Amino acid sequence: MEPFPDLPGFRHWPGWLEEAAQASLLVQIEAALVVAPLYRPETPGGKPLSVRMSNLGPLGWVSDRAGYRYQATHPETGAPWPPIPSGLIGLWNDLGGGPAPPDACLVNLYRGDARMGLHQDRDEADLTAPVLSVSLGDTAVFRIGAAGPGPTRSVRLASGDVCALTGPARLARHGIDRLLVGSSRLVTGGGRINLTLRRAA
Ligand code: MD3
Ligand code: FE
Repeated sequence: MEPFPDLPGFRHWPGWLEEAAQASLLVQIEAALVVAPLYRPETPGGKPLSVRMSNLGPLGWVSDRAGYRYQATHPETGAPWPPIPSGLIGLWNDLGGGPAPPDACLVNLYRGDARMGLHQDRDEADLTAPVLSVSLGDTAVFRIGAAGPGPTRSVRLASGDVCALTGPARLARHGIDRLLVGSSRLVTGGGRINLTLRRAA
């Protein structure tokens, strides 16, 4: 755990998952993505995101012309999202996710020059519950700053890293500036998968 005195509530565990654990988690995620294919959400303004997304669990985060929301079904197939692997629930319990289990796991795939602009995550009903992030594959240059105006800092998120956003960091502004393409060989076809475990409802 690295301390970030300027960002209370942000915790980072570099290399928390060893390579074998990363690989077995990825096998489970890739199987789930056969059931719930990655797709390209659109912003409410109608622009496709550069990140491809899917979800696991009772609820999934979606974006389209109607806005941002959580819903129980895949927007393209209409099927329920597949379950969250038990190992991820264990990670939530071990790393301070809280008493209620996560009910949503957003899967983000970054390839090439995919990025995610600075934003806050505030579509969840209970903003006191933490968010837990697991990174797999290529290293990302992650940007984070406290909620509201002020400086941001850059943190590299590598394969196997886990971070938790709790307390004041739950409403931090954050985004992905870019990938270090080719820094990992884990993900089939290259790139980076980020998993975020959340309490949506
Ligand atoms: C800080 N994902 O899915 S993970 C997202 O790497 C998202 O795909 C990025 O931002 C990614 O919303 C960053 C780290 C992260 C996740 C959730 C957070 C940081 C956060 C929620 C609140 C504050
Ligand atoms: Fe986010």
